[in-house]
Amino acid sequence: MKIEVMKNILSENDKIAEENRKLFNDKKIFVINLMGSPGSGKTSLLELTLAKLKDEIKIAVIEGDLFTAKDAERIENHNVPVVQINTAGGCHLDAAMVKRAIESLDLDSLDLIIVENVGNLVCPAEFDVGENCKVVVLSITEGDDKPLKYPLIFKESAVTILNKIDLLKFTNFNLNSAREDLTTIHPNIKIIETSCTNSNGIDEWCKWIKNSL
Ligand SMILES: Nc1nc2c(ncn2[C@@H]2O[C@H](COP(=O)(O)OP(=O)(O)OP(=O)(O)O)[C@@H](O)[C@H]2O)c(=O)[nH]1
Ligand SMILES: [Mg+2]
Repeated sequence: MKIEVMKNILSENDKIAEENRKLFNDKKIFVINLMGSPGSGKTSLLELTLAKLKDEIKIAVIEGDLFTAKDAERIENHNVPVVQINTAGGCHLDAAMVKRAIESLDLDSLDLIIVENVGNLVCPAEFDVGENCKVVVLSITEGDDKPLKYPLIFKESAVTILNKIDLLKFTNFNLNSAREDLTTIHPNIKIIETSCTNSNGIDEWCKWIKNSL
């Protein structure tokens, strides 16, 4: 019985996600669903991305959080359109929430929308919001066992950002085994090592975005 309910929720979500995707396609907007654990560095990565690309590419951001507009306020400082979605305790964004959020964006003026999902390594991977691709941020402080323990999000993502590389020497994170596990889960996954404190890897990430548009 429980399985049936979940199935229905997902198929209703998929229908709205397809509508969103069609609209994004019609408007020629590339959409990234940015996921990862709380504190992995999603908003920090977004801030550096905006600083580097916003003069070249017309970007808007949708911020997903349980409560508060703290992340949206950080994004607003970069003078790009931003919409905050508060899920009031919900652990992921769904397609209907994104559909409502885009009503307040001028879609004709955009090339790229980045959706920062709720901090969570599980649920966001199960809900298509109509994006072109998913990207997951894994902070190396979370441990190198996370890809094998939470495989779906890495399987679904075109890119894994291995963030906080500046902290590598203070952790027991094994880069080789994490890369090996990621490639086992998703053979074509692109892995980019970044540090949002010293901007290492940000050029590579921005280049990947530009090549994807
Ligand atoms: N040392 C270091 N700290 C980082 C890096 N990236 C982010 N941080 C710090 O990590 C903390 C969390 O960063 P956020 O960007 O807010 O993380 P988030 O994934 O957006 O968090 P939620 O939205 O709450 O899920 C902040 O204190 C950042 O300054 C990094 O590359 N290196
Ligand atoms: Mg954030």
